[in-house]
Amino acid sequence: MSQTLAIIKPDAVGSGKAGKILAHLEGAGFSVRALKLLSLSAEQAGAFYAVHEGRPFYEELVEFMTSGPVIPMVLEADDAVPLLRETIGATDPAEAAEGTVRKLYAESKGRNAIHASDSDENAANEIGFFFSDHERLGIG
Ligand code: IDP
Ligand code: MG
Repeated sequence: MSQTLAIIKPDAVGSGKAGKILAHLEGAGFSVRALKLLSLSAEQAGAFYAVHEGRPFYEELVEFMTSGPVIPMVLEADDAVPLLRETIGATDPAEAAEGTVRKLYAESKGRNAIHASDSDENAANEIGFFFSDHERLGIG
């Protein structure tokens, strides 16, 4: 088993899709090992997406991620990182495969419903960004 980080983004939380997305993730085989609802400050969102600093969409991304509450969660499964990337689909919902979270629930390439870690190393860092060890169940 391994773990990854998902974030249900402000567009999906604000439009009442969080429950359906959580059910979709559980249906895809993930166990929820930690979860919280919170609002990100601009400083926090900027730090979380620091890898994208300088890209044309960076400021829009930070503004979007601070526009309402988000739901970060730790998800556990076999090969959790690639399984979650497959489950959520391509960044742009117009290019996402049928049946993926982004195809079903995302509005646009920017407002795309959900974040998922893209490597085991980034998953560990991103889990640590939101959760302390005692908040996280399961494998260490
Ligand atoms: P990912 O979320 O599929 O891993 P990344 O390339 O890591 O995609 O981009 C991070 C986030 O930045 C995306 O999920 C999306 O919200 C936003 N983003 C990426 N590219 C664009 C763009 O071209 N326009 C607007 N927003 C973008
Ligand atoms: Mg990414």
